Amino acid sequence: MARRKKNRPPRKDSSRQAPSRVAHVIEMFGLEALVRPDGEPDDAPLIRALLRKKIARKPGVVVGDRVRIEEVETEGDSPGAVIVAVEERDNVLMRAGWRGHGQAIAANLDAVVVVVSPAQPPLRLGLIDRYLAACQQAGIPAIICLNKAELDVDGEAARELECYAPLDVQIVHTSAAEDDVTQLAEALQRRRAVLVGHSGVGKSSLACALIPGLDREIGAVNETIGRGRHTTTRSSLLAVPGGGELVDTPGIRAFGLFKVEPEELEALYPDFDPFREGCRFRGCTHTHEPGCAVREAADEDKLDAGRFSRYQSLFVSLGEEVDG
Ligand SMILES: Nc1nc2c(ncn2[C@@H]2O[C@H](COP(=O)(O)OP(=O)(O)OP(=O)(O)O)[C@@H](O)[C@H]2O)c(=O)[nH]1
Ligand SMILES: [Zn+2]
Repeated sequence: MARRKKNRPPRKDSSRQAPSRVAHVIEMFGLEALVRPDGEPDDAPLIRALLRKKIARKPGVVVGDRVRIEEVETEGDSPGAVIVAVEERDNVLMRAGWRGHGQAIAANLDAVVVVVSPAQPPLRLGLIDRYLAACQQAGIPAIICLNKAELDVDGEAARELECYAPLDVQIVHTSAAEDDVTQLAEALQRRRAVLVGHSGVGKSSLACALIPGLDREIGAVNETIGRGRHTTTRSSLLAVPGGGELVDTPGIRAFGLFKVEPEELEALYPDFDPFREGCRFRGCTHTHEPGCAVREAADEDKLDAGRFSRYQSLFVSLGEEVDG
């Protein structure tokens, strides 16, 4: 029998420990979360829960997670619970973070909305490709939202987005400025979604249009935790009237694929499916190999040539990231 070391406190009587319960993460702020225990009504006060350091390192906790909490006695203003475990996730949207570490954006999503604009900033198809590949990797349905649609006078941006038609991706048009968000609202009904996209495309404006009364500048943080959003990033799950939830994640400026080796990339392109069987070599990366049926399809306009050429650039840049 192992001898207990001197000075170590006796083991706690487990029957006296607070039972753990499962809760939903509604807001994350550094190492703190606001959670709603299962079975509590939507308007019940949220519980402040502290993240154990071990869990903060891996797997981390993000909005949308279901976690196990143990309630603790509070001293002064300290949180009333500790997050002791993260329940298995249905999915998680990841991006490459600092020094190749993965950063989870949100978990247990029904959709990722890739917001783009025809101008200010201009359409960037490469970024859409990367988000769609990440959605494919995570198994989350994607929606492309062309916001500022009123600026697409000649329909050029809408035409460029036609390269995504062979994919199982819904494309909606909105103009947050003109308060026209009907197509997006319909696509999001009863779904939990996150809005992602380049800075300035109108993600906050869309969130405000979908959720009347949302104070996007200060958000819910000021009332609940008492700190402004400028001190550190926080993200939250917002209820959309009529059903549905939006994950609000300010501060995501860049997006890179996480844990995708160059030769794994092609599997994240479902529009290659009808052609890859015809490649001469098994494991063809469709970059330099002779007898590549995917390249042939692009040459013959059976596959969008722009999408194929961007695939090749992304393949090369993934290799550089691995080497560098
Ligand atoms: N013309 C036009 N401008 C819009 C539309 N939607 C948003 N904007 C403007 O675009 C600018 C950026 O909008 P935001 O909602 O802050 O964009 P964002 O994507 O949240 O930007 P970040 O917070 O930097 O990621 C603002 O000046 C908005 O008024 C639109 O439908 N049409
Ligand atoms: Zn090939």
